[in-house]
Amino acid sequence: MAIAMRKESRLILALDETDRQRALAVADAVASTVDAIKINWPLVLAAGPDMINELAGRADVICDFKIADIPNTVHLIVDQAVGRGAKGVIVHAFSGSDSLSEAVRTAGDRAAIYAVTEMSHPGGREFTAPNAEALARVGVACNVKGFIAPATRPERIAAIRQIIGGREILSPGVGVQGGSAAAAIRAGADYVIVGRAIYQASDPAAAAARFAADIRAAL
Ligand code: OMP
Repeated sequence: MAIAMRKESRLILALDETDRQRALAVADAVASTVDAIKINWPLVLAAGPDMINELAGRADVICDFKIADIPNTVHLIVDQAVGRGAKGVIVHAFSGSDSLSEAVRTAGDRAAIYAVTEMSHPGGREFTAPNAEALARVGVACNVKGFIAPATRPERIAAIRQIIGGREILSPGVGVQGGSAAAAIRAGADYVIVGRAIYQASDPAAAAARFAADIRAAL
């Protein structure tokens, strides 16, 4: 696949900060440490979609829009995100293979598509966990670049790894949700995603450096 995200610190910042200036300040503080910045609805709704373009000038940007829709709408959203410079887009796998394939087709060699398997929060056990293996299989069949799997349950990262082979795993749930970066990496994650424990820290750069050191030690 053409799109390759930097793989140095293996740390991805989830920039769910809703204050525009503060978000840019955090991005500037950690851009040299993290491999990518993930942006989700809170910041896009608060600061506008131009934020994607602005952040894309600082780091690789993953648009975490968790798209769950019919193929035409998936196409329109992925195309907008990629057109603004996103190098990755997160899509729900449960919408089915036609929607997921459309995301992959639309991104082409411009961006990577990541499919959600089991979600990291407690409610993720209710519907996503029992279906996570099937969601991983449909992602493989649709040729996604990688998957989202929970750092809060590292054993589930290992289970997903069995199904997806060498494709990437990005693992959220580290820090405030209780997961450990080192445990996620040891279970087979390629990257960990950290939000509040970095962007709400009094010194985000120092917090990011600590997570990067934890990850290095686990490799
Ligand atoms: P913190 O809990 O603040 O570290 O943020 C975690 C980030 O990862 C948020 O942007 C979530 O939306 C996202 N996330 C999860 O926490 N759990 C999931 O299962 C999936 C995601 C995601 O797709 O990134």
